[in-house]
Amino acid sequence: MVKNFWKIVNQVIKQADIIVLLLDARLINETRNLEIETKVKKENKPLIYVITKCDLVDKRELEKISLRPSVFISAKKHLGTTILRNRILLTGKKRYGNMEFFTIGVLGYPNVGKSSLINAMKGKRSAPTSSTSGFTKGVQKIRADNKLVFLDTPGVIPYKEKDSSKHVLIGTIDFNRAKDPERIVVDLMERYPGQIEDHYGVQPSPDFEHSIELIAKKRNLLMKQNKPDTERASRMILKDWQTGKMRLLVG
Ligand SMILES: Nc1nc2c(ncn2[C@@H]2O[C@H](COP(=O)(O)OP(=O)(O)O)[C@@H](O)[C@H]2O)c(=O)[nH]1
Ligand SMILES: [Mg+2]
Repeated sequence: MVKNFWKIVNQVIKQADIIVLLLDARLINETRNLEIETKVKKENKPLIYVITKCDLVDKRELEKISLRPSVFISAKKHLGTTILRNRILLTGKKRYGNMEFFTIGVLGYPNVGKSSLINAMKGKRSAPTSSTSGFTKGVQKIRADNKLVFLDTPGVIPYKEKDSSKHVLIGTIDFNRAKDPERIVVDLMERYPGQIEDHYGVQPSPDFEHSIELIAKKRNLLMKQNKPDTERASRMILKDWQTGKMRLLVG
């Protein structure tokens, strides 16, 4: 699987004229992959950062992002697709002169929104999308219009056990399969102080475990003797996070 992943990435970088690397607006640094970026540079292919799921973060949060060139996208709301198309054509013209058609390699972590982006660029459903990672199997070629062909890549990426929390937050690991979901929710609460608590309408507290208990009670997730079921509550929170139910305010 792991070997296969890098084989696919290498193939896509070679075949594509331009690479777009997708980053989740909520987890910009976590969804960067320097190994991929280095490979792209080595092959001398232009790279555009595409910041996805922008509908889930405050505009002022986006203004802090200093990556260049970058384009903000919400595939869900069909925002940014024209800007991205123009950016791709401009980048292509700069790098390749009079070439008329471009193949765009779409890379990024599973669940970051690759297939959704391509669908939005096309305007009608074409690449399959799913909030469960690993849905896209091989590389797929999708023609978006008379100038652009996209290469959609599958959702397999190697990760180390120590990064498992990060991968649950990105969505590489499905919330159902997360080990120790409470710990990951604590991570999330540390990262975005007060925002998770706000979303569920409980009072923020420095004791995150306590906050999870409050959320469990509020949602009536109880075990025997009416004890809060913090594991179930944590999985619910991770599910809401992964499926984009939580919108983040400026931090
Ligand atoms: N809110 C929001 N959700 C998105 C957006 N783009 C993708 N998603 C969701 O993120 C999940 C993964 O999307 P998908 O395109 O399958 O990701 P891929 O694995 O990178 O191809 C799905 O549940 C999508 O509905 C977006 O712009 N906004
Ligand atoms: Mg996909």
